[in-house]
Amino acid sequence: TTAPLPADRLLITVAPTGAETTKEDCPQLPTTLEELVATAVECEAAGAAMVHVHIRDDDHRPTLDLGRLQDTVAALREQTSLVVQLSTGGSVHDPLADRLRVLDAAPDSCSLTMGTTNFGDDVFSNPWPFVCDLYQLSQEREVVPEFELFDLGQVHALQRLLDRYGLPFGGRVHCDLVMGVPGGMNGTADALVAAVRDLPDAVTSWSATGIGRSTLAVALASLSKGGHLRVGMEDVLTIARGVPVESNRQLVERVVELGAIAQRTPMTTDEARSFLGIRP
Ligand code: KMH
Ligand code: ZN
Repeated sequence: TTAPLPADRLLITVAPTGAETTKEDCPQLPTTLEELVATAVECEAAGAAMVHVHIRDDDHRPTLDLGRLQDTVAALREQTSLVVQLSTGGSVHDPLADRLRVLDAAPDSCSLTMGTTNFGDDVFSNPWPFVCDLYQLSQEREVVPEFELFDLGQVHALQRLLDRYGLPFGGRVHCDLVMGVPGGMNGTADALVAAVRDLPDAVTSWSATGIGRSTLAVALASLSKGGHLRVGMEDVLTIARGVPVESNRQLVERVVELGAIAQRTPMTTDEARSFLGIRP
């Protein structure tokens, strides 16, 4: 066992791409492997310790192609020391079987959403049997899940999952509150406080991200409650009202500054690995 980290440490996760924004709408979105790796390198230097990865095909469209996922994991491991978290959420159009197969790419961590959510005009489908299958697979493959919570019902579902199947691989329970999705919980300090209050006792850490204009309200609320932060172009495309984000690094730099005001120091990638219980 390792000594606990000082409480001032701040885990910053960057979510650089997502599955929703098109390259046409946002040419600065990292959609090729080269762009993704370059962004990851910059974001690590700026203070990120984990990267939440969605990949694209040659036409810049979301894909869960296994070969590409494996190449992406390998390239990120070669060029960075970031904790590599693959999205199992994919896009709203991805079949559940393809989303389970993401674990074949052997990432350090995987996202695991705790229930179905209306997602804008679409549905992000996460039926309970799928959640259970994905969780058991993550335990088997020794991949550390990050539980994505889009609403309060999913906070409750996490308790049910842990009661039924026990702790994740690595023994830590890390969640991410994804707030402000049209269809999910609001991106406000009040909603964050309600969600954090209801987290299962087994939760060892949590981060939060606010979609779109809720990004700052959620980041500030998370810092004030002692939480961690996720940022990136998956979640927000403006740096101020009407001003497009230039790069993921810019978003990471901003939360490093916010963290400094809150007297929080970005976690190193090594610290993040032991903090999250990632396989050595
Ligand atoms: N793209 C969303 C439908 C995840 O990465 O696990 C789902 C998502 C969550 O982004
Ligand atoms: Zn995602």
